[in-house]
Amino acid sequence: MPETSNDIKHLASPLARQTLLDGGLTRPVAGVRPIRLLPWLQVVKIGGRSIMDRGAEAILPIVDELRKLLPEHRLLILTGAGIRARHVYSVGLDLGLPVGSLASLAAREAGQNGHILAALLASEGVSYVEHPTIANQLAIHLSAARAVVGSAFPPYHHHEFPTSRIPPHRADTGAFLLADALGAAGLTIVEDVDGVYSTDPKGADGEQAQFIPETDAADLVKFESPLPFDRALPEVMANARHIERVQIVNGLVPGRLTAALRGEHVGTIIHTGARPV
Ligand code: GWN
Ligand code: ATP
Repeated sequence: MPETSNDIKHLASPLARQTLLDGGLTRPVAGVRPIRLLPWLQVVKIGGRSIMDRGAEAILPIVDELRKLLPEHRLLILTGAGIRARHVYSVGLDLGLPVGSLASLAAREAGQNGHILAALLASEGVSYVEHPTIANQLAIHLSAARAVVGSAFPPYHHHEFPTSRIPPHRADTGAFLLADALGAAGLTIVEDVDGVYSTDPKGADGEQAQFIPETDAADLVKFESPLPFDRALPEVMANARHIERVQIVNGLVPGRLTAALRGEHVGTIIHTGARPV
């Protein structure tokens, strides 16, 4: 409410004279759950290395499945970076480039994969939309088309955390951050394995790998074996506001993505830190 004293207008604001560093003081204002911006949206992350790098053999069946899903769901399809990003990391690391430079370079490969996927879905009215469009004009684009494609890589650029030489926030984390920020109905991550195993099923100890149908982000943070997604993903999931679970599915098996979007348990379900209202 505006208050007037000495002809100067004051706007009462609960955080105006507050330090933002004391959680106890900010919680009454900042602790409320954000609204769901796009509650009907399904976000699908398509693996760069696991799907896109395999070419037509893996991409065309997924494109066919996505096309058939359009009447049923409104989709934000996000692509990962794949093998070309691995190459640019090795060249960049050899040259001593900082992690933020590597993040921008690798992100471009995720974008390229998105352009490829969007071209294959263009006949359905699907286009590639830029990061700023996803940030500000996603709703209007999804009013014009049942789905859009974008880059799953988050635009950290030179703001990337210098905790490792490889950018820690890559396509899986980017897809999750976006899905949670939009308050989407769900996130499905499409890989070339059935889900999460006790160890890499294609690694040296692959024969001992046991399938984990359901797990928790907190357990994955402590997981010592490699994971089929960014290590930062389970850490970010701990603080999720909307997305309560994410399913990892095998995109090389026709029908798995469709089943997952229909709410069936066909891969590994990861429970995040978000709790039902
Ligand atoms: O270029 O394929 O968006 O959507 O992280 O930044 O490195 O950029 O630095 O709107 O802003 O290469 O040019 O590129 O993939 O990211 O885009 O075609 O400023 O539409 O210009 O946040 O697409 O690109 O690589 O996503 O992931 O012009 Mo690309 Mo990516 Mo396009 Mo985007 Mo980055 Mo923009 Mo951006 Mo840069
Ligand atoms: P991007 O989109 O970033 O290019 P991606 O998501 O397509 O990457 P990878 O990062 O290569 O693909 O992750 C998938 C791979 O992870 C699988 O092919 C599998 O071999 C490997 N992997 C490692 N650890 C595990 C695990 N614990 N369970 C299942 N797969 C694992």
